[in-house]
Amino acid sequence: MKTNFLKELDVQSKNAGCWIGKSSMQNRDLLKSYSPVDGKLIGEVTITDSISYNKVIEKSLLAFEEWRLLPAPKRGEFVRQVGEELRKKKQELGKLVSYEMGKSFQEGLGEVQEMIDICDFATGLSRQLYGLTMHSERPGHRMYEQWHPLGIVGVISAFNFPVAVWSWNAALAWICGNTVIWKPSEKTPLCSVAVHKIVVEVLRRNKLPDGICCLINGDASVGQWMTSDKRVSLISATGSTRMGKIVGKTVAERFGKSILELGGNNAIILTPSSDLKKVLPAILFGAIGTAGQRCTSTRRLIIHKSIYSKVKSVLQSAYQQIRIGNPLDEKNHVGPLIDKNAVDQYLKAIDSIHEQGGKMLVESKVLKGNAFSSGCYVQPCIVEAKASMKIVSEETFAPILYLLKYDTIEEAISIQNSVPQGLSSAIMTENLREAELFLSAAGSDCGIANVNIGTSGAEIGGAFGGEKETGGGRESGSDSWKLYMRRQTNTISYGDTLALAQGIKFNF
Ligand code: UN1
Repeated sequence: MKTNFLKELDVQSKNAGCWIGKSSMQNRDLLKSYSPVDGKLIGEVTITDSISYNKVIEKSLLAFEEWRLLPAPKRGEFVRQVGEELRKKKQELGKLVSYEMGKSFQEGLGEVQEMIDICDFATGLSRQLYGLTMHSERPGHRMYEQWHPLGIVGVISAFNFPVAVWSWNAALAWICGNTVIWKPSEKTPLCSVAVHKIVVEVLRRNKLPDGICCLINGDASVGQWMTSDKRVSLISATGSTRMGKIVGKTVAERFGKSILELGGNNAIILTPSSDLKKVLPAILFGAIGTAGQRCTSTRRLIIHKSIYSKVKSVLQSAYQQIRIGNPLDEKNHVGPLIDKNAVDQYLKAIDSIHEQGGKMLVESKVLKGNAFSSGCYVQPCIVEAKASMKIVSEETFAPILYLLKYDTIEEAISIQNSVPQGLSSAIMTENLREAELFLSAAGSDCGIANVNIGTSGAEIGGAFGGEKETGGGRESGSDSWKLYMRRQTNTISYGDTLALAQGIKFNF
């Protein structure tokens, strides 16, 4: 396989894992990155130690003092230039994402496109950090609110979106006047180094301080330094609900702010009026795209009993046509899982499915042979299940699709809402009453609710995140930027006499 992109992105030099802007810190311990595509060791990055961590924080705080005073549109100009560089490196970065993480090249490119889009969005937003003005109840008074930067924003990102989710946070955090420290997943460190190098070039060109963009690498303990550190004003963390519980508690204990984007258990309701031919690609992409490792992956298909048998056989034959293999080969639909541990989780879930009475409609298996030598390739499978099965309410980060049957639309919505997670949801219907019910206050309880499109592949323009065990955070579009700033209410008296609010008289 040609791996020129590794050279072009310059991610294979040693000691490249802990960065303060332009300079890398020299630590001894190395984090190894193995590709799930072919099992090869593709690079090593330094693990951040506590001394380097403190240096990073100090640099970042220093940079904040300057950065926060730069007019927001000027900060937007920096983000615009980052977007331009990403446009130039889209192919190489898309390949690295695909090779280090295992998602298809098309999806790797899609991820870089999300980065470019959020840079464009944030650039425009840098002129729109609006606060409200209010009418004071007192004569000669003016009242308004303004938004100020927070300080350091710590971003903890997951392996499944090794670059895009960081960019949703970084682009917004920057235009809002914050500096950013990134702790990426230890499974995809090279992606973070590649992106960091791209941003550093832009910093250097603009003579901006190093600490605006920092990178620390290592396992959960490195993340824990940030979550418990008062000097980090906001932690935006993406990952499992288990991780989010610890992060949320630690940050709350020190009255820090957090944005949590955690597990999903997303369902599509398939109604009798739905146009199966039209919606099938959305169902398939939701279930097998990224090998079922998106937090928005479709895990449950809730099908009306009148179309159940038909849908079942359509899906069974579609699954026979799925091509599994090297994700950089565009003929393949599905690449590997991230690592052997993920394969173990897949196998464990399959055992639970059998124990709990699920019926396999497309059998699970771990693929063997030369093309699958990394040992991380698995067969996407379909299970005939019941909503009451414990495994159905758990999020398994693998391509396992549960088929569930419903009778009334109210029952379908109640099944959809019966899991602890609340990220994404969808209904496929041509019936307006059903669609509106699904979107109403009595409908889906998720942060994302779609009609006639799947659960995954949200656009950056909307606020992204979910309820319940998904953590309640919102990132990316709409007014998510407000979470990266602090609101200040200002009341100014310009009259001759002092007036107290609420009509209070206080003659002194
Ligand atoms: C994630 O899986 O953590 O909506 C993010 C989607 C993508 C982002 C997923 N835009 O599927």
